[in-house]
Amino acid sequence: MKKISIIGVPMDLGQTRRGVDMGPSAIRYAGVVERLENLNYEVEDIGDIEIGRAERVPNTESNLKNLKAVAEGSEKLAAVVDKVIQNGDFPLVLGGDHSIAIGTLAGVGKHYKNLGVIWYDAHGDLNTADTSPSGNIHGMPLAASMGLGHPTLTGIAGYNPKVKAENIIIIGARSLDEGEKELIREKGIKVYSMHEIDRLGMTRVMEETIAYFKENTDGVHLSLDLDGLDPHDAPGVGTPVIGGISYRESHLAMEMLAEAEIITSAEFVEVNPILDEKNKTATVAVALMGSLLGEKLK
Ligand code: 6HN
Ligand code: MN
Ligand code: MN
Ligand code: MN
Repeated sequence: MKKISIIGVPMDLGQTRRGVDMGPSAIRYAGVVERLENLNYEVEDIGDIEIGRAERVPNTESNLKNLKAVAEGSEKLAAVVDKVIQNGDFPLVLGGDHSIAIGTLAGVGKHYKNLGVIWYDAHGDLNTADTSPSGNIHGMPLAASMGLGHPTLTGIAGYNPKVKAENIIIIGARSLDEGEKELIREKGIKVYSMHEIDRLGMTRVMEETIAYFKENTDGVHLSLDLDGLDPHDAPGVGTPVIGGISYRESHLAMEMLAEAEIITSAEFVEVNPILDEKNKTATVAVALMGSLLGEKLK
């Protein structure tokens, strides 16, 4: 059985709320290692990527907040993820805000000809420096991974794109900025918004997603932002949006992915223990990791 390598990324520079840098600790405290060991995996926690401090001097070249420190962290993360995959192991990345996906995907992307990406999120994270309403890089990682946006972000690990538009499926969207909607139309990105999840049900959404990826990709990365879930089930996130995916639906989605055996790397992001209720969101994250990696009742 495959070895799982856990990589913590205490990153909070992709947005402005404090506390999300403690996400990896909260997820470890919620028992991720034991949970996965109980599934008979060999689990190695390789510790945290070192993240620099926020710049004291404002960035005069662009409106992107903490660009240099985010880019440096991304390069380090990309190198570690790359090595984990080279060793034949499964990278499980713990965030940290969603800007870390730039580094994760930079490490993953070079190993596949046609990498699929599931973006499980209330948001599209498809902003660029030109369209971002906030300047927060955690709203940009999917665009950056497609090769769109600031060259410092698109150029991480020295190649781009990390993923092609046709190999992206967004699940759970319910808060998209104008520029993101335009990009979705222009590139034809597949989106199962809450509307489609309500209409079709999670079973059909996942059946279609799995069928598409089995046909068209040679590896699939799951980027799961806990704010994709409803704030009732995952309150410890910095940008909650009401009307989200339930814990039950998410659990089912993870089980269907496990059954299909298509996921080759994963990250769980935006857990903010300061905003959480008794570590509930980290606990939910660990339960979903268990389902994703094959936990069954019988
Ligand atoms: N996330 N679209 C908003 C922005 O600032 O660009 C929110 C982004 C949220 C990002 O939750 O990972
Ligand atoms: Mn996100
Ligand atoms: Mn989000
Ligand atoms: Mn179940």
